[in-house]
Amino acid sequence: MNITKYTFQKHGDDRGQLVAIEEGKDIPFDIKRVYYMYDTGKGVRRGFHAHKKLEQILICVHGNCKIMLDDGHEQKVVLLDSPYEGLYVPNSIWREMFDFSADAVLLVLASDIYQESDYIRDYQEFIKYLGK
Ligand code: T46
Repeated sequence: MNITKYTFQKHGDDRGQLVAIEEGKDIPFDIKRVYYMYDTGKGVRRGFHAHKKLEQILICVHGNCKIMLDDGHEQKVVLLDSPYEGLYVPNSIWREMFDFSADAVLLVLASDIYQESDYIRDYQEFIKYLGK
């Protein structure tokens, strides 16, 4: 499985750092939605689904967490611990997020609005979907 991690340009000066992300330039899709999760409890694992069409970029803008990606053949775990790195998660990938530090803020840039019909929340159904 090819994992794409983007390293965004930092515009740093003596005041600190600034990162800007533009659709069509820094990431491969138009951004239709932004959401983020924080205050994630110790030991919590979330996700447990794949998307039929949705593409996303995951950025841990504060703290750190791990992302498990599964394409039906292999699984890879990626550590997100940098506010200027983004993990690209294409469609048809099962994902689980875990090991959140207490201060973790996981920001997600998404290619579409929220649609429950785009989710595959059952792993066996995901495997069947890949075979179609
Ligand atoms: C994903 C991973 C990385 C909304 O109302 N709008 C939204 O845009 C989102 C993302 C969620 N919700 C509601 C639906 C649920 O009642 O918020 C609640 C929690 O969502 P969910 O259980 O799907 O959260 P995660 O952390 O399991 O998954 C989320 C995204 O849903 C998913 O697309 O790829 O983060």
